[in-house]
Amino acid sequence: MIVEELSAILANYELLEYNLHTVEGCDGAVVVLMLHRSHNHNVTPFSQRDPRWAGDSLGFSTSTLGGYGCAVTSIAMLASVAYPGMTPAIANVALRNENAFSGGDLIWERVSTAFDRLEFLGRYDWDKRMTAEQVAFVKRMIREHGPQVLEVDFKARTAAQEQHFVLAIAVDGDDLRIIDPWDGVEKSLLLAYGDSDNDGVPDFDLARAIWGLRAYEVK
Ligand SMILES: [Ca+2]
Repeated sequence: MIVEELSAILANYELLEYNLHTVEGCDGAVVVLMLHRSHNHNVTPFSQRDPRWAGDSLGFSTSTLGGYGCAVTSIAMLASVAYPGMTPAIANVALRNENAFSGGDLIWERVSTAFDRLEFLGRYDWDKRMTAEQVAFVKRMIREHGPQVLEVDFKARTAAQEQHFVLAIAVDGDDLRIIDPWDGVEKSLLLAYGDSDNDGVPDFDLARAIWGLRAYEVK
């Protein structure tokens, strides 16, 4: 009863994540309320192909943000939570100034050097398939530490992996909500990168669709 009443009250707080637990043996009289810090961040969506920066040189390479800037654009979205006015163009220059690129490849652990409010929590690369524990780990990182950069396969229909990075912002059952730097649109990870025959129905689960995690927390 108490749990139901509290749930009704808490439902009014959109940004609050919570779990309600009754304590066994107390007839429901004692309710333990576990409040989690909200990670429903206000991520600013960016498209790497936005004409304002699509033609910018990526890092120290001759490639462009528009063509290959998915990692930098994902980091720019994450940084936008803590740094007002952030854009992929600004992130690209800030990361370049801190030598956070090898050619056009972002050096993930150096992101914190350019953005001290983005704490680097680790890099994880998975051979197919991931274990259930590894999938649970990714979900837990999103729930506990906020948006996370994930590596996916840009073309699920080809056998080889075409490396792409996206920003996962929320767990959605057996799927994840992502903001895709390719177009700056929020979407389902499995519909976007787990549909191997393009029929609008995912063929992969998260264990097959996720290739890596670049874990951060916005401080
Ligand atoms: Ca592929």
